Amino acid sequence: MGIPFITAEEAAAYIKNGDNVGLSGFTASGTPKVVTIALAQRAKELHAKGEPFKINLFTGASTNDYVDGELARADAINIRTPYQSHPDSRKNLNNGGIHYFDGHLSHVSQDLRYGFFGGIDVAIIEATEFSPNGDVILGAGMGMSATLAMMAKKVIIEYSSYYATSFRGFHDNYVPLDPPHRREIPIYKPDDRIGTTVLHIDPEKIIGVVPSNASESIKPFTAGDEITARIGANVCDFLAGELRAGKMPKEFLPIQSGVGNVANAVLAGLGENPEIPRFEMYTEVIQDSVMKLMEEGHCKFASTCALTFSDEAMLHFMDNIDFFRDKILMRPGEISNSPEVVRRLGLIAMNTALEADIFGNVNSTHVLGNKMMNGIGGSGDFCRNGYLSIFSCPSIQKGGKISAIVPMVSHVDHSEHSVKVIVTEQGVADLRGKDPLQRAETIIENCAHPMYRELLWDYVKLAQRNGGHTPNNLHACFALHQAFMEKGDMAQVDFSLYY
Ligand code: 0RQ
Repeated sequence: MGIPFITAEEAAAYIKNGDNVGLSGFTASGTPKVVTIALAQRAKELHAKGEPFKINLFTGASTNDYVDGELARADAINIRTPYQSHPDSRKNLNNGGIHYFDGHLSHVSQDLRYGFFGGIDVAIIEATEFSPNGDVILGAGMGMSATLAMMAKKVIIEYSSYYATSFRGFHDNYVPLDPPHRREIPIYKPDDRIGTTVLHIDPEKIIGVVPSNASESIKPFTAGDEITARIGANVCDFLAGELRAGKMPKEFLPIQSGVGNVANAVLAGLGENPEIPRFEMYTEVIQDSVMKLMEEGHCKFASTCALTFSDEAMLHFMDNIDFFRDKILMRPGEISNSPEVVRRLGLIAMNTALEADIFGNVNSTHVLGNKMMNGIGGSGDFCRNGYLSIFSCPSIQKGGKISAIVPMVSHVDHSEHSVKVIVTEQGVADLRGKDPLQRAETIIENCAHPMYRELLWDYVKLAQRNGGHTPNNLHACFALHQAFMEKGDMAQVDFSLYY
């Protein structure tokens, strides 16, 4: 009989209150775009009748307004993992309306297969091509699609006709065996292909195919400013110095880069620095800047989980797809972020901090210790296992009322044991081989904003009175945060009160 075409509303009607729902994609790319809108509508209608309707939502990473935006506004999410970055879902989870647990992106597929969260009732998978035997070609992002195809009791395919050119050949679908049968993931170079271009889904499980012609709706990043440019230049100068000092192989090592303006500035800087050899990337997301670096010959190859291109850049990619064919490979999130592969390839891992403390612990997720921003994303997968783990951020926020360098971070995502280098627009703190007091000195002198340096030294002097290996004072370690909460300005802190 074949697989029927159905409407988004018909597809949404298969999803029940309390279902575990898994989605394809990673960031907005490759994420469903029409069934979730119908699902949000259904939730609103049921809520209006006084009936409960919430799903548990499992994705590869963040999504888009079609998913986290629509479903959060409809109050249709109960459990959410592993990552989100939408203002409406952020609002709900900080109000306690969504049970969000923030996890390493490389973990979620295997945690699902291990049965930690129950099964997957329904998977919604975006495909750009499909055949009646259940073979599909995914779209611009992979995420957990391969695991979902295997595990889900029922599958809805969103068939996207938005792309005029085929993505065939860009995907590398692969699901590792689970312990005790797990073997090595046989990637020894960023361009090693280990899986299949086609993802097979048991046709018996497919409820139907829902047509869609929506774009990823990704806006281009706003141009970076002087601060991000200085951070980018500092990272590049540091890496060039590593090459000169022989601390990095002369061929250079593959790059992992987070998302955002700082990441873009670093990548642009790498392209402009004549001392940096042509490089490869092994990363979770590539943005518009990587396409340019490839066209200019600076970036040779990128292994990624998603093409997080703005709509405009995506059209350019599609128009020039043959140029990119042997330069990009997309992999599932548990492979793009695999700690095993990250360690083997020796990645230069570059991610962003909200705040870092004077000993090198990094908070990437919680504002003032309790308000979730986005989540740890892939930063932990890469930071813990990279050859060099670099965190960067501007030294101050909110016009100087917040220092990004604090005595103690208000939440720990990346500990001093994993973080090797901190960079702000002020400079670079190389933490390798330094004890806690030496770390404090290099972070305060090289990375803190001049307006906070003396205050941070005041803290160290106060803390040193307690002795011990790491100078800390548990009464005063959050005094900067407290000054911001009480007076709206961290610089109003007064450590003399703690003597
Ligand atoms: O606030 O939006 O009101 O202006 O936080 O800060 O400097 O614009 O930086 O957009 O790059 O985000 C860490 C959140 C940085 C992000 C984080 C306020 C600041 C501003 C944003 P406004 P910036 P970015 C790749 C790997 C974790 C996951 C990760 C992130 C807003 O990079 O989510 O790395 N990373 N994943 O004013 C209070 C502070 C603050 C602060 C900044 N100390 N206190 N507010 N802000 N520092 C992605 C994937 O895994 C898919």
